[in-house]
Amino acid sequence: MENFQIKTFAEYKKAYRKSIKNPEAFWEEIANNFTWHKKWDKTLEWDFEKPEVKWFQGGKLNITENCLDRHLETIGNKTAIIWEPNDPDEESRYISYRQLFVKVSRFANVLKNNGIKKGDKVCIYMPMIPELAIAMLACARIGAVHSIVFAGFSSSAIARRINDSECKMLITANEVYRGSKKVNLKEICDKALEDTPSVETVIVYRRTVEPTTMKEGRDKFWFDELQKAEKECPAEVMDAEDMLFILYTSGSTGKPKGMVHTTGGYMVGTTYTFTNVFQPQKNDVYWCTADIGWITGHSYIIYGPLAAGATTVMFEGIPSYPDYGRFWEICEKLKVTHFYTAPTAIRSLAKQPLKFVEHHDLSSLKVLGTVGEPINEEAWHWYNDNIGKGNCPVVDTWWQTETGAIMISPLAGITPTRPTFATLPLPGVQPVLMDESGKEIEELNAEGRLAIKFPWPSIARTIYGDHERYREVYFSTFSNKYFTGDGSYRDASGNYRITGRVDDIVIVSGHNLGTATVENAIDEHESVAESAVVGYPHDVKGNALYAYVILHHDAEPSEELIAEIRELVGSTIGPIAKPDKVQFVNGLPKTRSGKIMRRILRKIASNDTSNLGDITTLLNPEVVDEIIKEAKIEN
Ligand code: 6R9
Repeated sequence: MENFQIKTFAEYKKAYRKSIKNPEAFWEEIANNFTWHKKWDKTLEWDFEKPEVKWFQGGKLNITENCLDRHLETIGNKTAIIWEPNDPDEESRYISYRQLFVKVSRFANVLKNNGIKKGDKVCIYMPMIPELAIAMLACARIGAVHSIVFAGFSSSAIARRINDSECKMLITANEVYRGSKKVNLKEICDKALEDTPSVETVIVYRRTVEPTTMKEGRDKFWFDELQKAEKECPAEVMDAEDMLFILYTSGSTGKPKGMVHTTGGYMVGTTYTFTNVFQPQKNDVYWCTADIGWITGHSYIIYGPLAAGATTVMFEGIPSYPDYGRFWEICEKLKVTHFYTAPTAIRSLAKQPLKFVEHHDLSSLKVLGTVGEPINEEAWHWYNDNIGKGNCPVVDTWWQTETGAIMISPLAGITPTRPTFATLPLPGVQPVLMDESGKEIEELNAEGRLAIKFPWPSIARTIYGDHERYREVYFSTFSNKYFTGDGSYRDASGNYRITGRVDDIVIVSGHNLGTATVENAIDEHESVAESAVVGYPHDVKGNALYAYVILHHDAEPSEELIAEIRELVGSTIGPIAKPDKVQFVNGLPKTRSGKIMRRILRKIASNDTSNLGDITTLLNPEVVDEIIKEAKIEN
């Protein structure tokens, strides 16, 4: 990958200029570094109005040949994955590129033996164990489409996702360790499977020795199936625009959006950005703490690092177990050189006594990264000073499930950093700021809505089964531009700072949650008539959820009811979506067209009621005072 690794600021500027002047030629040169069965006929075809984006059309490849086969000769014995278990007393696992190749090929045959073919959808609901990586790569090997669901989601969230893309198979584990807890994943799956007619087979990996209930004819153990499988599995030859995976992300209506990523462009985009943002060297140990159930794990634990031939760490546990020094203990133990995490994790660790950091030798670290939400100044400095000791560039990487790969970020050690700024766009990325009237803001020192005016290879191609929604959400706000949903400020040097979402998505501890999804869950409670959920600033989670709830006339407000509502959200979506605060109200401020004025509710939740704006146009201005009086705010 050295061929496209930028080495100086001047080289960055040159690459950037070239990528704007002639994007096709720029990306062709990069794509030429990969293994293709056949090169593409047409580099790019696009139309943001339709919308349609196609990269490397006619190109034939398999991404696993790029992540595995092509490394065998040169770095076959190099460690591809280091797995660090939840329990520090359990052995770490080191898996070389050759071993990973063998495991993936063999498991790919398990998929085939169970009737999975090219184009079939496979849901993966697994903990952070190497078998999760093996399962996803095995899907890619045979051209099956993986749809990974974060193993913290509830039964109904799994069922909804399985049904949306009609998955034929579910791959899971019996149990998962999470800190001092054990969670029975199979039980959660069984409940989901009551309502998922498309699933024919369930493969269960035994993470623990506990007995597991298995359904005759449907459920099979990973190891039993492996025994029956052949070792070799030639890679399915895929078209560059064939679907690689679906990954669900929250939308501002209740329904999650199945973002579709395709093979060629995604591979080129993730590998190029991994190589340039993190600047990995030959013997480095790179650790991204995300879960593979999110896009960060897909792109920067698995596909990008493996295609680039790096050593990537997978951690099963949580930052607080057995104590708050766990991340730093692992950095010391594995001699981690690159550490990539989320601001919410940094803020929660910064709250702990510094001794948890000081007990560990962090001298192996060279580069630090953050992703998922805006990083505040204090957290940035804590990270830079205490973890990086002022010696490690901090790359604040802005991107999205939809963009597939990092879009705006410093290149470690090469381009300048500025606290709280994602800084400059990567080559090939053309950000613009837009004003409310849809006009482009050309000035520096300006704030607006962040859009992108030219396609990049790893952009999601559609929302599974709902192309119209894809158009509407991303391409209808500004003509001929991709709208990110984020606000942004651009400084005098052209650095971008992401200011946060401008839509009804709230990022809680780095997880995107659609307020509508949470409202739908609350509304399922028999005592609830209506609800409105907003985010408010929280010093560890970034944002937390505040729910305003109207009860049916025959229901009595009580603490028990609050607990029930929180539980219901936990079981419908997952524990991360539980609102921190629930306030019972008699009415919600509404516009005359019946829209809930979330802006006002957000201000009340944030204890910022000095300037609520004009509320006289509301249908029911009187409820505002009432809500403020009873608001659950700390002083
Ligand atoms: C990769 C990922 C996307 C949303 C995005 C933005 C926020 C991500 C950020 C950031 C400020 C950063 N976001 N990185 N905000 N600075 N460095 O997180 O994807 O889960 O889809 O979230 O996250 O609001 O629009 P995803």
